[in-house]
Amino acid sequence: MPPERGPVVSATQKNATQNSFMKSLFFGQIQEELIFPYPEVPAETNETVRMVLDSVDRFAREHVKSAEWDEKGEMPREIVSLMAEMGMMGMAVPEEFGGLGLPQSGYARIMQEVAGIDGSLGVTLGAHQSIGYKALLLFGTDEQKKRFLPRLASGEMIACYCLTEPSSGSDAASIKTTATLSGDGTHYVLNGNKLWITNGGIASFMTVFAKVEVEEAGPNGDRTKKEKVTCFLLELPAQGVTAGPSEHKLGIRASWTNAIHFDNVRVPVENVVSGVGQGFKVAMGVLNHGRLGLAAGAIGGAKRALQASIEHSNERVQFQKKLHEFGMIKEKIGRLMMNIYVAESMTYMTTNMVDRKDLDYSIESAVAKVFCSEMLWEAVDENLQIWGGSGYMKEYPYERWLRDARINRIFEGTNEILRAFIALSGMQGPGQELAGIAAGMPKDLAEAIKFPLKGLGPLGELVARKIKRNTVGETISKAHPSLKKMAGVLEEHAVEFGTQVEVLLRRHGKKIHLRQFAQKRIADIAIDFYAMACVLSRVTSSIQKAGGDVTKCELEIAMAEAFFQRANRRIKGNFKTIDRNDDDHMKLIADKAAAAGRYPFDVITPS
Ligand code: MYA
Repeated sequence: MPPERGPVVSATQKNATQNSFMKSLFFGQIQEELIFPYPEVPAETNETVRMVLDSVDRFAREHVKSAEWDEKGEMPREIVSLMAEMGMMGMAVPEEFGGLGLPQSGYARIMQEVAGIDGSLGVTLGAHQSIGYKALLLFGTDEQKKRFLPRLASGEMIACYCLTEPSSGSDAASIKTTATLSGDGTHYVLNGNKLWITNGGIASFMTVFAKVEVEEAGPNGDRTKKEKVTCFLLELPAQGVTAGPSEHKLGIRASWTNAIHFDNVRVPVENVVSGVGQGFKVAMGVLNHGRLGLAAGAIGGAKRALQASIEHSNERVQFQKKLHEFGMIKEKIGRLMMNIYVAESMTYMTTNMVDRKDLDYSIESAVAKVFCSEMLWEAVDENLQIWGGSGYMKEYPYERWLRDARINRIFEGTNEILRAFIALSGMQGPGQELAGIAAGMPKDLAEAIKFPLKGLGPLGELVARKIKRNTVGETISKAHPSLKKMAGVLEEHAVEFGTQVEVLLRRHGKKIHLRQFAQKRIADIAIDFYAMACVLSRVTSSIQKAGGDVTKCELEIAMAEAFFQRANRRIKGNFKTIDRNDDDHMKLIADKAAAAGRYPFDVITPS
């Protein structure tokens, strides 16, 4: 049966999710006013960014020696000082604190350029301001900002973000570093180890996450002790802080990556950010923001790879033809260009959501990080392929670009953990709605179906029907009429998505947390959906700017149509495999491999 027209969302739920485009989508709803019209970079920002980009390009020509730095595994420390002199250490810091005062869209555009020049440079700059002092910028008090921001913006201080530990990577809440309040209550004492801290070796300002023991009222009024993640600002030098040597890495080899050890390090109580126990939310808030710098950086890297591919395929002759005349090369160049356009559309849509300051962009920024890092990987891989044997040689930069790009799928949240986050965070709202409906039922009935709702039995159906009755009809009205078909695809998918989310929640209840095969499908649909929605909005704006003359937008329309076709096929495939899939086989195979501890077959018989 085709999906019912109109989103599965009640009026109350619409209120609860109206500040997030993606959270609404999990109810089957499209809040088009949040993505139309496609945002423009304000003229003032445009002007500042242009000026910075000019000096970045000059700086790159004069000072950046990527091959040499990569070989040595380090860049000269003066490079950071030079970037500081150019005013690049405080791009998003308000002017009153000595920064450029750029909005997130301007910051991202510059990060795009820098990372496109050199991955290590991008990461060094990004670790300083995308995450290093972001907790201070987003959640710090005025007093804290006055104390630190001017020195951070000028580059007098270099920042790093200390969250990861030897036994705590994706599971960020499980950190073991402790902070204990001193007897006189004036400072905390930090003890513990942090791992793989970008800029750790050159930092003079650390944002450190540690656990503080706090007393809380228990359910029976009794006092219980709990360890709560807390965020601290630490100024160096400080006694008891040691940084290990810079790690040898596959890529971004010229950036600093160090272990940090805290041995009875004193941090004044006034350096706690957002209050004791608020650290996990601070850490997540910083990463939500920071992930857009990474997404933009990935666009820069991919544009450079595409450029190299175009140049080579325009020059290299095989079988008496230029490479670009071959269909298989055309498909690669076409796909890379289309994917960069999509990545750009979603990243700058999301930076605008950040700049608006009234929206929840947590899912959108995770989507952009996943999409852009995978898009970059595909771009550097295909570029190396187009360069063939030369691509594999150290004499050329392309193998380095591949090595540099790989980390983006791992740091700032692995793409696996972010897919889980996208799916589970998105499903939280519909899950609460289902639970709420159950709560409003007669007691005996509610008792019987206490959330998690199990199975697809009659009670689950009853809940589903109740939600359906509350639906409000809605379609995309703001897309350009010539793109009606694409808008229709989104409308249909939105309804189907809301329905499938509900089905999964009814089927698994809270156990959806354990269903990673399902989470991946849901996340992949969400990623493709957001990508399509952003592209639809951007192409609509381009057509409108061209006075409705679609012929002037031929290229953008072609990229949009091609992406819609591909994403549509993927989404349909993901919907289909929610019910009919090979998950059980995959689980069995993986479980057997885990039990055997090895690949258990061989074509030769054992002696
Ligand atoms: S930095 C370290 C990277 N590490 C991570 O990203 C850690 C990944 N882990 C997580 O994100 C979390 O632990 C997950 C939470 C998601 C797994 N926004 O019970 P929970 C809320 C807002 O689900 P967990 C690095 O790599 C949630 O709603 N809120 O928690 C440096 C709940 O709230 P409530 C969020 O099971 C690299 C509560 O928290 C978010 O532990 C250097 C608890 O949630 C969120 N996102 O799982 C990079 N998540 O209780 C350099 C959770 O109210 C820069 N919550 O319901 C590079 C610059 C670019 C250069 C580019 C070059 C090309």
